[in-house]
Amino acid sequence: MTRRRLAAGNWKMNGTGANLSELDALAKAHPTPGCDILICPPATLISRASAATPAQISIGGQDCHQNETGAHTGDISAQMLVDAGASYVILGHSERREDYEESDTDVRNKVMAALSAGLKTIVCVGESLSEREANNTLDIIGGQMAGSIPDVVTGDSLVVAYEPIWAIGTGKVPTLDQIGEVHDFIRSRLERRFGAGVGRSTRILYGGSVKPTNAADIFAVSNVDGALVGGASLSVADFSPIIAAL
Ligand code: G2H
Repeated sequence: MTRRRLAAGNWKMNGTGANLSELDALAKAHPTPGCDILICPPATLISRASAATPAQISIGGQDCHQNETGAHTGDISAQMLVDAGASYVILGHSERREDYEESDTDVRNKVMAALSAGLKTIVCVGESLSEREANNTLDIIGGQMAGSIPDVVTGDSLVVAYEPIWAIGTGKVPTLDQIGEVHDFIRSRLERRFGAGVGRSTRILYGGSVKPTNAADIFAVSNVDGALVGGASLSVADFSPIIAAL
């Protein structure tokens, strides 16, 4: 099964209107990309980014609330993301699991809300350093997948991102064997739970200190269908060679 690869940039809490020129430059550098390109800027920029960016670059959110509307000060619903021009949303990033104590159940409810609104979802899973050192990595990933991914996903609407917490923003990257082991495991869990159709068509991204210097090696690993890139997605100079390596 051929899966179209995905280069997803997660700007996290970085960027103001001045940074939109980076999107313009990115679009010019990749007029007909051989992979899907996604930028998830801060929520304040989604509307302007989606209006200003050519169609070969999709725009996404970094989180959404599980409810459609209501008294939730500061929160943003999936429908609001769609209204602003988003087509994807990242859910369950470890920074949200940690900073806001988001549980697997919270993430699953958000995924269901996002799917109902018509968004594609990038569900993040990953182990801490102590969990890896205790040889619990696959148990942790399996548990997060079981708890965070609802039954109603399709291969088109679900993307799974493997992001070892200890590799995020640290410059540390798992070995290629470690990445391959987890990605193969995620693929087998998807196939076991959802069958071959969804299991083989769902894209699995690697995230955590992806750089121009390591991207090609990571993308050569089996069942790596792209990357969720943080720091290196903030400038065209860094993100463009990562896209080109896909
Ligand atoms: C992991 C990643 C983006 P970075 O969080 O999701 O960030 O590439 O900066 O490690």
